[in-house]
Amino acid sequence: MATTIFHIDIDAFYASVEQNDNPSLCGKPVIIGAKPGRRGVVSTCSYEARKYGIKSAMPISQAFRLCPEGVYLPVRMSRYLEVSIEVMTILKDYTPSFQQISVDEAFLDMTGTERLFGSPVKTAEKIKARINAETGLTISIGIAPNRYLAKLASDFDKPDGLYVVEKGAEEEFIDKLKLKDLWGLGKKTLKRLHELNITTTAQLRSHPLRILTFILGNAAGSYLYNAVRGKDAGIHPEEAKSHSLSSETTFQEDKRDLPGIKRTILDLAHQVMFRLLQEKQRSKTVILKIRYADFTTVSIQKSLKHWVSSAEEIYSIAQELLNKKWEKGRALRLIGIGLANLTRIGTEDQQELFNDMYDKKRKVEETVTGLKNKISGVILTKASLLKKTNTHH
Ligand code: TTP
Ligand code: MG
Repeated sequence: MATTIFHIDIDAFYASVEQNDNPSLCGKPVIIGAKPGRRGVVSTCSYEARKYGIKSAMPISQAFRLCPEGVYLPVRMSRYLEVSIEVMTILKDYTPSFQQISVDEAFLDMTGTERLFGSPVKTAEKIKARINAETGLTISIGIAPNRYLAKLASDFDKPDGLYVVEKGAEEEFIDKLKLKDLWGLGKKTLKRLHELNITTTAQLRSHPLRILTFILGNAAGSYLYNAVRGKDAGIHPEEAKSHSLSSETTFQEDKRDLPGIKRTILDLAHQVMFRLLQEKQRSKTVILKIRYADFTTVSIQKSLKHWVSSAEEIYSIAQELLNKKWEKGRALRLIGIGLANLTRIGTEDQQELFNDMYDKKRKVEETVTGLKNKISGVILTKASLLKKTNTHH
């Protein structure tokens, strides 16, 4: 039976959640990330903001120059995770073979589901309509004979896209892409290829495997050799950059109330856990940094015997560290959470971490709300629960 993979990716995820939660933001350039005027980058932005040239990872100062009239909002990671769970829960209805690979994307192996749901395109349309009706979000779906192509295909027709790469049309599809669009192709490799006058996917394909491994090394060479043929090449084994990662929040007004501080710690815990997973790293060391109103800065860390496995775990360790270090009642201007001594993990470990993270999160929610009932396959995640605070900063 021919393999059919769906790759699903939510459009402008964080920004769309903000627009959904506050409809007055719809149609406006919304930029999520650091505060303008401070250091830091854009996490993402609405499609309206992309017209100004704003992109993920761009310095926030540059974004502000491009679009001073934009609406700039902080990252509310815990809120995005709630919505992510809603979406992923719906997706799981369509196949037992579901793999979430980041906060807003997942693979569904739809091989052999045709009898149950109809043709892949029909099913994809149904999924898109249902996600939109139940969450207000739009998603893009790529359908292809393998994960690699499905991922590229979902990106090809964004936003609100649906794109199918038929079996046999793999190379034809790849040739519609720019070299830099090949998933996971790093800047260094791209530069090296340009130096060799390889600037298109077709040119890249004309080079035999031994040449590519000779000029790029074994891993990158064989990755690209497969990728440009539309074969599942896995995730490009580009080396990890950081040995620690951290996320911090500077308060607009100095803060001393414990609930507000905890809420910030929870958001930061989600952000660093998310980045840990994105970068396919793991860590056993949690660091808490606090800066008092007078700029005195202290930090404290705890090392575990096991790998950190969830945002909740980071949250609870950070609270413990806060208890030890914070002179209660003394106003804070900044809180940061970091993870240190990072090492690389494989895809399977990553999936385990994700499952664990989401299961824990869901259990917490279920306890909080008491809503465990499933009505016709739809989990009751109530708007009241989802419309939670927007209090930090
Ligand atoms: P993406 O799916 O890459 O981006 P997106 O959903 O905002 O936009 P689209 O898919 O329509 O192109 O990433 C998902 C979320 O991850 C994004 O909403 C914010 C976060 N993110 C960052 O925080 N930093 C980044 O550099 C990127 C790329 C994403
Ligand atoms: Mg997305």
